[in-house]
Amino acid sequence: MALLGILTAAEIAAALQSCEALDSFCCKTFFAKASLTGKSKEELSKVFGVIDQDKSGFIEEEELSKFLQNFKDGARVLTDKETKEFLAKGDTDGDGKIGVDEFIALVKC
Ligand SMILES: [Ca+2]
Repeated sequence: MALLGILTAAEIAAALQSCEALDSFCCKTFFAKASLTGKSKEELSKVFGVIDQDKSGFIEEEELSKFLQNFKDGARVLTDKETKEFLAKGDTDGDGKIGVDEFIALVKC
């Protein structure tokens, strides 16, 4: 698990616990619980690279829906509502996907 080099198992567990219930995912809470908010741009770029599974340089809606599974195998997929809200928050230029700069800005907002 690539993210374990950046985050501790306890941070990942706390973040996942914050959104166990369907439609309870809040990216701000999740990033805070995972202690991602305090990470450097370099570390967040690495996290982005893990979430961007097809290495397209962007996190597309499909990858966003599987966001939690990057933190733990078998974690639930985000609901359509959660995915759309997450995308709307992160996609500041409106191209329908999240680039690395948008991702870093979202984590640190
Ligand atoms: Ca991608």
